[in-house]
Parts: sequence; structure tokens; C-alpha cells
Amino acid sequence: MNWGAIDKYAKSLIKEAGHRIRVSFYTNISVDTKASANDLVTNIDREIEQFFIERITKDFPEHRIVGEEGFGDTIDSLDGVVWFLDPIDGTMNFVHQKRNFAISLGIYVDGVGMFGYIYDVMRDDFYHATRGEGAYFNDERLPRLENTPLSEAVIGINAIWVTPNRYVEHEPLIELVRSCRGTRSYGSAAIELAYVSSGRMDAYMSMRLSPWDVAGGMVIASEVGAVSSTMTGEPLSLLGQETFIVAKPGLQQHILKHHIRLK
Ligand code: 2AM
Ligand code: CA
Ligand code: CA
Ligand code: CA
Repeated sequence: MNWGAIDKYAKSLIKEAGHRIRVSFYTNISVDTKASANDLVTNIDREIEQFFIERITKDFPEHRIVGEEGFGDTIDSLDGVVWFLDPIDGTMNFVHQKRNFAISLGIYVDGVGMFGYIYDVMRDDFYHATRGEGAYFNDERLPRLENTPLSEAVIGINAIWVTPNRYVEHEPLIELVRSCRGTRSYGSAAIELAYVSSGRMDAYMSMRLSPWDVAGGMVIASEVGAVSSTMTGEPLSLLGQETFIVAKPGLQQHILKHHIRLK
């Protein structure tokens, strides 16, 4: 397999998809809801996923593609080459803000993340990494992350997890919010992973993410020394919805030990 060629191919596919998304703002976008009234999807999410899947299945018929909108494959193992695609991560931002959303793509081989891509479409900012070869923000090599104490850490967390919820005890999280330097919530897991990888935030956490939300970002994060895990400190299975934290190594351990009590 010519991995360098696959990397170039993936990058150009993502750039083309980004162009299609920007052009879509001149068309009528139809918004539907999925599991709940706040869970949005548009015709553009579906069209962009189909665009990727048509191209990839034609050019790499033996690869499997797992996408959020369900046009790809359903997998129960990570054997072989698997592309994890979120055509628009941050659909609510896409609909309400027309910015702050990203294309997220990760290419895994027998469960090992080889390539990760996050494309912030409206800013034209491209975060990308190849396993073992470092991570990049556009053409700029991202430096390895230094550890940061909680008192100086900026943490990505959705306020919903600090209210009573069925996944995690919220009181230790209130304490986390009080103890850190500040919190942020960008509404796109991929962009938040990109921000942790590029040192703009020190940690990001969520109680419920899917493989396509994090697969690309985890490859990038790993290349700068950030640790990704579930809230119990295990590696992600990438086979279903899971809890998720990505952070600088000491900070990840501190947060899991002192601020996470799963229900
Ligand atoms: P999405 O926009 O692709 O659906 C929002 O905080 C982040 O969580 C986004 O990355 C969003 O991805 C993701 N997310 C995962 N599952 C979700 C759900 N059921 N409803 C809304 N956002 C979800
Ligand atoms: Ca969605
Ligand atoms: Ca997503
Ligand atoms: Ca999505």
C-alpha cells in the first residue's frame, strides 16, 4: 500500500469537500432533527458523506468507511483499513453560526491510527498528522505539549455535564470548573481536539462521543503527546459511543482521579 499517496488523496478529498460545504451556503439547506430536537442534521451532512463514500469505495474498494450519517459500513472489528468520517462535526454550529464546524477523518489500519485530519472549513485551517511523523497546523509543525497544572488549565467542557445527568456525578465536575483557569465549549469535538493538540486548550472531555468524532483528532493529539482515553482511563474501542477525555498527560490523570465519578 502506498501510504504517502493515500495521505495526499485524503487531503485533497477533504479540501474539495470543504469547498462544497462553503458553496452550499448559497443553496437552500434543509434542517432535520435526529434523536432529539437539539440533534440536528442537514442535507449537506448527508451529501458530503456520500461524496466521500462514493470516491473512497471507487478508489479503495477493500477499505471500510464508517460515517456518522450511515451511508458507509457498520463494523464490529477494526481489522484492515477503516476510514472514520464525520462530514460535518458541529452541525449545530453549521446551522446556527455558519462557522465553527469541521470535517473530521481518521484512517486506521488494524486498529492503529495512521492518519488524522481535522479541517476547520470556514477558517481554512487544516490540522493533520501521520503516525510517527508529527502533527501540523497548516504547514506549521506543532510542538510537543508541556504539562500544565489544573490551576493554569483551560478546559473544554459542555455545561450540560456540570448539571445533573445520567452519565456522571456532576459535583466533582463543578469542583473542576472552579479549580481550573477557565472553561470553553466550542460545540465541535473535532475542533476541541484540534485546539488541545495545538495548545490552545489543555483538556477536552465529553461523556458521549462516537468513533467518527474522535478518530482523526486522536491521531493528531497523540503526535504532540496528548493522551486520549475513556473516562475510566482505557483506550477507546472505536466500535460505539464512549466517554472521552483528551489532555496533557499529568492533567488527564489528575482529572480522572479527582473529578470523574461515573454513574
Ligand atoms: P455532530 O455535530 O457531528 O453531531 C457537540 O458538543 C459535539 O458532540 C459535536 O462534536 C457533535 O457532533 C457531538 N455529538 C455526538 N453525539 C451527539 C448527539 N447525540 N447530539 C448532539 N451532538 C452530538
Ligand atoms: Ca450529528
Ligand atoms: Ca460529530
Ligand atoms: Ca456530524
